[in-house]
Amino acid sequence: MSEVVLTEVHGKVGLIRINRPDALNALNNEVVDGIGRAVDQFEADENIGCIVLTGSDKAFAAGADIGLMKSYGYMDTYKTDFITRNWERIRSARKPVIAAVSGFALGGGCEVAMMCDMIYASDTAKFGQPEIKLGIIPGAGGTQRLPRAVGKAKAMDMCLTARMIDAAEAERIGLVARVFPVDQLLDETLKSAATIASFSLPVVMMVKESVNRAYESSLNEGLLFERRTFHACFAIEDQKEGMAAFVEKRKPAFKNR
Ligand code: DAK
Repeated sequence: MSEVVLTEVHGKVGLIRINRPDALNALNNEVVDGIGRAVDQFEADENIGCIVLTGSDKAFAAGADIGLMKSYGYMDTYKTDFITRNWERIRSARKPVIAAVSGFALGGGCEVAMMCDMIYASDTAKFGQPEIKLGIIPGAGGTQRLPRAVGKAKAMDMCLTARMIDAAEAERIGLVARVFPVDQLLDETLKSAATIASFSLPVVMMVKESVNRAYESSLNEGLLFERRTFHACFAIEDQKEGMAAFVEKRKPAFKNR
């Protein structure tokens, strides 16, 4: 694993930390490939039930690496499939991924946070899509995921003015699920991730898949997907165990099958 991306295992939670402090965790290929490899590793590990992606107190990630991009031409971005090639790995993860954001989450940093299943933020977090100041548009999902998360008015405001929003506003508009004091963010996120990882992994993955389906389909199609998945739960051993444990007033012992 490269040094710009560190991994740790906390019980059943896999932690991925972006570690490029000199550049406020700006995302270059080494960082993005490192995140991808870490996601691969935790997805393949049967012991892991939830993944947390974080940065430092100062920056989750201040965006794609501007020094790297400044000399790119159209053909460089098109032929190498810039961004898409390696940035989409988080999105395709089947286990839940929580972004724990402190400090700057700007441009590609905000977009990577939004690729995760939910964002927990510290009270010092700052979110923004300032690409317009550099003569580009948000290109890793900012113009698409942001309006779905916060609605058109706030998304337009953020993308067109490059204004940064703080954690309180981000929580108010629905970009962020929860806000914690900066010194508690990681502990609280790991705690929440551990709760998720304590449940039946196939059911956790089904919940994630079903909620995500709400963004990809009509209400009727989404409800049908949910109903079929719900029915499938009754073929899972962990459903028998979960309900038996409730009736017998004991803790369930899920076996992930
Ligand atoms: N890239 C490279 N280096 C960065 C950086 C970035 N995005 N952000 C910060 N740094 C570096 C600074 O250059 C500085 O390095 P040294 O000068 O010390 O060597 C160091 O980090 C500390 O930064 P500052 O000295 O500027 O620190 P401040 O606290 O004064 O300011 C700041 C913090 C976050 C407000 C400021 O650094 C800043 O404005 N950074 C740039 C933020 C930004 O514009 N982010 C968006 C980048 S564009 C695409 C898809 C997606 C994207 C592009 C293409 N395709 C599909 C084609 C995504 C684009 C972006 O994310």
